[in-house]
Amino acid sequence: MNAFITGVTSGFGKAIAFRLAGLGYNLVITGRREDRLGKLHQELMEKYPVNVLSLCFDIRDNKACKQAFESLPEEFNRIDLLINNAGLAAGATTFQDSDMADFEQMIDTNIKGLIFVTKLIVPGMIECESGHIINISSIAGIEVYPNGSVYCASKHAVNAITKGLRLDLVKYGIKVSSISPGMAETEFSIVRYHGDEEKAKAVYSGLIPLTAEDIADSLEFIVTRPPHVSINDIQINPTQQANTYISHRNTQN
Ligand code: NDP
Ligand code: 8X3
Repeated sequence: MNAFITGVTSGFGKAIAFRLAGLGYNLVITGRREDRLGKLHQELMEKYPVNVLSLCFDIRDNKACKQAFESLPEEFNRIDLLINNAGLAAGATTFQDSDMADFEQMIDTNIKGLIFVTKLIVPGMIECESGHIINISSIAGIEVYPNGSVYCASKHAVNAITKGLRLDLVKYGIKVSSISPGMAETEFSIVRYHGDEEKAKAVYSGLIPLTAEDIADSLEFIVTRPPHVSINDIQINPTQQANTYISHRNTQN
């Protein structure tokens, strides 16, 4: 079985790559940071007896996505599992105070990038009349919170695309799932706050956030169901997070 994962250089994508290699999947791993990709490639090959191919490209660039896809060697002609994970939040301010560049980056990555990659991989799945697409969405795709308008909009779009794909692909036996996490401590908040580690750390103060391993657990559950079972979505939160804006924080952790 071959899996194609976007955004493995950090966070969920990295944990998912290790988990899928452990389950015996051959992997196409992707991201923009070449040094990290190379290191991960080596670690995966050393630890697991699977085939790994790394492709360095920016999913916002449709031409680069096409070139990467067309470079796939024969053994990766068939992609059984697509994990659309690459994504980000940029900024956490009111709509009126936000930068247009941040809005564009979120829309171009979380929506357009996901569409570019999926559009390339779906035809092969249709041809095989099998496959599984798992989109990493967010609780932000279900609820909107203050200072998150466009990030939330991008994840609402991911959910609409997930549901639309499920409707369009059901006749080919292709499963379409999503995972919608609440707060998880990865590099997500560091990226969101443009490298301000103090602000990023404060996001999780007084609570125990999810980890990338928790998301890999959910993903493992989804991919290990029998052929007749399709998980539509797993919405997973830290126990201390009730929804996007009500969390129970204490000073013990
Ligand atoms: P990280 O910042 O740790 O990882 C994000 C990954 O996305 C990196 O590997 C990064 O790779 C990749 N990426 C970002 N932009 C691009 C791009 N333009 N082209 C290719 N790859 C890109 O964050 P997470 O692991 O937390 O985030 C993964 C997904 O989970 C995202 O879609 C995020 O929205 C979602 N999510 C995160 C939550 C959280 O609280 N952490 C909760 C809910 C959902 P590189 O920089 O090398 O390109
Ligand atoms: C990231 C989680 O709570 O910041 O998608 O929206 S949250």
